[in-house]
Amino acid sequence: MESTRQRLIKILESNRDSYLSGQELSNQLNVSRTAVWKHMKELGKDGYEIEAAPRKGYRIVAYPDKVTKNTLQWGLNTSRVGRDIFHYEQVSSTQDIAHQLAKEGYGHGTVVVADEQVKGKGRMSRAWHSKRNEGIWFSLLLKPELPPVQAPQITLLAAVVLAEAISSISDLSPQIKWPNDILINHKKIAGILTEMQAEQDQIQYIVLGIGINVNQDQSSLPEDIRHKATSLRQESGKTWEINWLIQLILETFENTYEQFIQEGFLPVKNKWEKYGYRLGQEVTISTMRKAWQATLVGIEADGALLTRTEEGIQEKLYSAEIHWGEGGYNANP
Ligand code: BTX
Repeated sequence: MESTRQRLIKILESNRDSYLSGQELSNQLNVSRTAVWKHMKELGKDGYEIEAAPRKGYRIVAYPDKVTKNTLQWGLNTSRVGRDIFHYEQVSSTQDIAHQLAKEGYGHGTVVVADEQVKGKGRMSRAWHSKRNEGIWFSLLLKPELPPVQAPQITLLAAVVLAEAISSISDLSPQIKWPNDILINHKKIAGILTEMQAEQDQIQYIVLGIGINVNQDQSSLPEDIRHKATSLRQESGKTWEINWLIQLILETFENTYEQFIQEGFLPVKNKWEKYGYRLGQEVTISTMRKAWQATLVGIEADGALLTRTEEGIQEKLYSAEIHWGEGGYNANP
């Protein structure tokens, strides 16, 4: 059940450009005008700026930029994702907390979000730079009723969600570099880390970690990654409201995930391939023993990258080094 507050936020949000009188709000919410006024005061305390114009009514003029459980949940249009939200100012890694919550029995869709991570994790024990308030650092606890072999599909799905969310709010053209980097203009803007706990034929839970660079300028990214990392701000030239972005991602995630559960992997595969980095192009692939040229064709249901050699032989890759171009994925195609 939505609280009166949540409904109030929704009504104010959907009337951003006009005023709503106390009477109208009290009618719509079915509470007294005094109750409306009290709720407005509470919203003010949480950082919402509400303009109260005589004879016109109320209007939201600014949203809180501070992330809290409340600001994330208000107006969040999901049914399962984000029902439980844990917000921290500073953590070592949101992944570790999400694992702990899974063990304590928290359910599908639980979100752990932090303003800052001091030990943000990438894949294979790499570090993920997660500075205070400059990006989105969160973990999502998922309990899909799927066999472990399908876990890579969740990572691919998450990449699609990020690419779709970014495309829906900007003119930017995000791309997905297999398996799961989100690039804009050849630079990494987001990363995904999937950690799974499973029995032989059933996933117990997945902790899906998502890191997105949002409001960093060039100088606030560490020097060693500046040439290959970027942020929404750097690419779009404006600063972004973190609360709103997290809500958008959670909503996009829920819709995409529900479609995946109902219709299977095909819609995800099609979307992934729409955003796939260097798909249709020739790259160099190498293992310890050899190097060869191949064209990137698409992805497979088991998470593999499908390639085609010059001789027309199709091959599935699970791990190999891909040379994305001179100078790495930073280079122009
Ligand atoms: P990855 O292994 O693909 O990427 C890690 C590599 O990316 C690093 O070695 C570095 O070169 C580069 N890198 C580090 N920080 C950044 C950054 N902020 N922007 C761009 N490039 C960077 C990707 O791993 C998975 C990242 C998941 C992060 C989320 S945040 C919430 C959750 N908690 C947590 O500890 N990890 C996940």
